[in-house]
Amino acid sequence: QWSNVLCSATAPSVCEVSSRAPTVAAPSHKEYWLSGYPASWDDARAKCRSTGGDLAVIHNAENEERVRAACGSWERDNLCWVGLRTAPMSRTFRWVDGVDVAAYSNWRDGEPNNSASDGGAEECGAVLPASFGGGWNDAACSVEFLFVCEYDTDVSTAPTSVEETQLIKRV
Ligand code: 2F8
Ligand code: CA
Repeated sequence: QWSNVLCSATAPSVCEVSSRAPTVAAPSHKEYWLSGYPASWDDARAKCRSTGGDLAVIHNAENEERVRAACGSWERDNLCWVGLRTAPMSRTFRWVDGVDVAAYSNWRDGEPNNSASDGGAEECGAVLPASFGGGWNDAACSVEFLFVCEYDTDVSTAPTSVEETQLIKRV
């Protein structure tokens, strides 16, 4: 039976601890912004970082869907840079948070093909919006694409002003 007592009373307590990992992934606490202008991969990353975030990383289907939706959400429909680049002296692609792309990937058929039209290397990763069929492509890092930044909503670093940041919030 139960009894009501003063909350200030001392008594033993019983804690409940989950014995299994949750079967449903926790919702991500990410906010995505699409740029309002195209930039090289390096300039894109610098803009995301200077506004408190980083280029978006994709580690699961939920991230992928939201980033692709952000990419295709403006009239300048095109590829968008994300936080994917080859490791130095390697053809292994890594996300900017250090995760190897092999953990979750959705390259388009035939990609990454390291086949820039000028014969140069393609060392940066971009997503294609749904209107382009989705998936990812490697492209020369100097090419100017729109880009998707991500911000951690737990620490509320996301920009608040479109004019100030030239980023356009969509998803
Ligand atoms: O056909 C795939 C090929 O398409 C373009 O090159 C013609 C892409 N280049 C850019 O997006 C800059 C290649 O990366 C892609 O492999
Ligand atoms: Ca390519």
